[in-house]
Amino acid sequence: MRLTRRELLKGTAAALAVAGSGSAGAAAAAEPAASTGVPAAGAAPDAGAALTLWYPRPATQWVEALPLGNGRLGAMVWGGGRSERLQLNEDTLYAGRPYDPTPPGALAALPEVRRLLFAGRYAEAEALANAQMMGRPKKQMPYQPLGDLRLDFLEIAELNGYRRELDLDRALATSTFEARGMQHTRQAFVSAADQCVAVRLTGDRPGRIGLRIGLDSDHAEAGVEADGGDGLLLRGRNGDAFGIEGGLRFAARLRVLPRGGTLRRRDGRIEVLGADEVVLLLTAATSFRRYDDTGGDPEAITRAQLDAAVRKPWDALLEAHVAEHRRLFGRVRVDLGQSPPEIAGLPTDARVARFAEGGDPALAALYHQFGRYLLICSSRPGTQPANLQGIWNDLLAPPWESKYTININTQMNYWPAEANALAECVEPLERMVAELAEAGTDTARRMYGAPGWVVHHNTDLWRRTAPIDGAQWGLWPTGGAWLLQHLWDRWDYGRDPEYLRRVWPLFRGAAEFFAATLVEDPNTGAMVTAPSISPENEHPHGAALCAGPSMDAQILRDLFGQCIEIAGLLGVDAELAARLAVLRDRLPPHRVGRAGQLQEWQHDWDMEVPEIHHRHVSHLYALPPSSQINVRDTPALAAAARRSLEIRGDEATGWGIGWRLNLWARLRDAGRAYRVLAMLLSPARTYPNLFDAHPPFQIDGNFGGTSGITEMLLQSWGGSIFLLPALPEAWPRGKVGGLRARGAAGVDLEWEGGRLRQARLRSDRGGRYRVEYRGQELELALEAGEAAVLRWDGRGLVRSA
Ligand code: FUC
Repeated sequence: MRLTRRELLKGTAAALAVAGSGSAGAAAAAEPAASTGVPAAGAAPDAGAALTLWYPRPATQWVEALPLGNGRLGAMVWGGGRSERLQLNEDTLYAGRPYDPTPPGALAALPEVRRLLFAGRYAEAEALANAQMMGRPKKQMPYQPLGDLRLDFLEIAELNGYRRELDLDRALATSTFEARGMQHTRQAFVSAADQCVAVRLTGDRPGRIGLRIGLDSDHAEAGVEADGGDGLLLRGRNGDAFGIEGGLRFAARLRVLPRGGTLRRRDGRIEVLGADEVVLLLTAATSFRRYDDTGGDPEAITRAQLDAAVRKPWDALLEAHVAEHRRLFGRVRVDLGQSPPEIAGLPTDARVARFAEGGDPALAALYHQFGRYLLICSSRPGTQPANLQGIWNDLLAPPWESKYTININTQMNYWPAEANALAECVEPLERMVAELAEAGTDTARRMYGAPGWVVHHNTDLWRRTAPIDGAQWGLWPTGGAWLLQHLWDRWDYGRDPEYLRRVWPLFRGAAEFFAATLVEDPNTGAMVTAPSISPENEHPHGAALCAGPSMDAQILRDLFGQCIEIAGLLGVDAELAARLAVLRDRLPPHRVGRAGQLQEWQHDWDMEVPEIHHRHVSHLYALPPSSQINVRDTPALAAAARRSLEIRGDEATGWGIGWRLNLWARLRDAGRAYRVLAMLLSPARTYPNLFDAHPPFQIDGNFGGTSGITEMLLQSWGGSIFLLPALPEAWPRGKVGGLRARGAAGVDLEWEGGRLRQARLRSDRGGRYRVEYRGQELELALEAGEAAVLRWDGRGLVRSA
């Protein structure tokens, strides 16, 4: 994994000669199947049960409903016996239209804001920034629901033997029950293969299914009409928000396909009587084409998709759906140990309620896989990236607009992606970064008079890049630079030189912005971001606005270092690289403060802040997601970071706990990591449907949880791969297959009695790898496609023949 520059370049040239591959999509598709050596998901006899969420009653609130999605279309399935509801989303249905929020007075105010900051007049600086530097409007556009598919069953009263479940391996929601002497089975899925929501209602007696079917929407400008004899068409316009008028049209088209019985229209609904079986297919779209283009035709798109889907029989739709889902989902298998049947057999919410009592390792594995499931369902090539709620939202005005908060939340959504073999799911994020680089060029020029591009702490469907909410939250220029770390990771886990060539302009543009806007802090001599904040923490001087917060220095240290490396590998932009090398050395250094903590700011303010247990741990960015501070190479700084974490405490929002989990795993404190996982996997932070509770629902905690569990089992940073670095006592035996490590490698692990039994490392492209277990290192060189099996002989790691 540690490649010299020469080896890397050699690999680069060879790969270029062979592949000449194209897009990230192509590269990702060419990614070798997981190097597991274990059977594919679903093959083990207990795999079905281990990958299922189940409940003995229908949902009574949204956070009990079960999420389905194909990256673009989302459905929350309530599983009601008499009255079923599928709450629907389409991932481009945001309020508003393309708009320009750039504050006209920002550029003129910038020197004075800086002067006030360097004079220690923070509150005045923040007030001026609030008056002159915030976007107009000071908010961005909310993500909005599409509507509901409502099914009212005419003859169902009491339900017996009820069960509903979500099968993660097939991405299929099923409810079964008996009513009036008939056994009912209802299935639902959202197909990526056929771009539709599919529902089937069956019974074990012929001619007994009767229901009324409707489409509803909360949008003010929406209506339902007949669509042929057996369909409904919901059409509408998105909402206005914060003074920006709606400019998107949307459509959802439903086709009702009964077998037997009669069908008729009644009061804007469709009524089916006496059917043996009913299949419902629904497609949806908006007129959104790109962040600056709303000229799409949702009625034509939904018609074409529906016409194609209705030609396929149910079994063919289901088969194509399951195959496409498993292609991604089946790559990783996680077995953290069996839970006894009396625990494993409990409804999923009951298991969450008792997880802290111990004895349920399989729930941790289920939770891990649920995060992978959610990413596959909310972020696929061509879709929007997963927002604060993935793609699932039932409110016209959701919390924080259910958009993109890029000072931790969007990044955390993608933390588990690479190590969990879901590289394709990162494509929407990569595309968003490219679009932000376009849109943020205007913001860089007009707000800062600078080249390159910038985006602050939020963005939305329209890729707006100006600061919002208020200076104390929003005036933070480093959001884009942090997002770029995911593009770096895509390179580092895949090592496709073509990819690097393609994304280099995005890195270069970000670096150019900072090279032009870093200013010398007269108090410290460092080159700093100003104005900025340490998200979203107030310092002791009555403001959050400051100069040179530690997090910015850490992010820029990564960005500049990566730029220097990429420029060297590609043999381009040597002059910029040389400038960045000088600048990197002048960034504020890591500092240890008087409580032994890693300082959050250039000044030792940490112990005087109004909120000492703040949810954000921005200055610990250096540990994970970064690795510039770590227990091996910088133990003193790692100890200071640990001290900071102790002072901050573990109690936080869902994502806040998720971040702490990853931090404790990196600090190799397995026991603490496990206790923090138990805080996350408790009813306070996990809803009955396993959605993360900020509260309210916010999906980042799910992804932080999946990433944290992965980090307990496998880490790769600093040129090494670490096996079982934070394995808790609660998981003495287990195995995982199909994980990925930096350097384009697949990793399988098996352990017993708390000790590694065997690891298998497979290299995609060839290279040298350093593997570490219990402080002992082994170096090995692998050819492309070659695998090595490693064992622990009690003293060191050895390679088996
Ligand atoms: C940031 C966090 C909040 C919340 C919001 C969406 O502002 O500080 O906790 O997660 O994003």
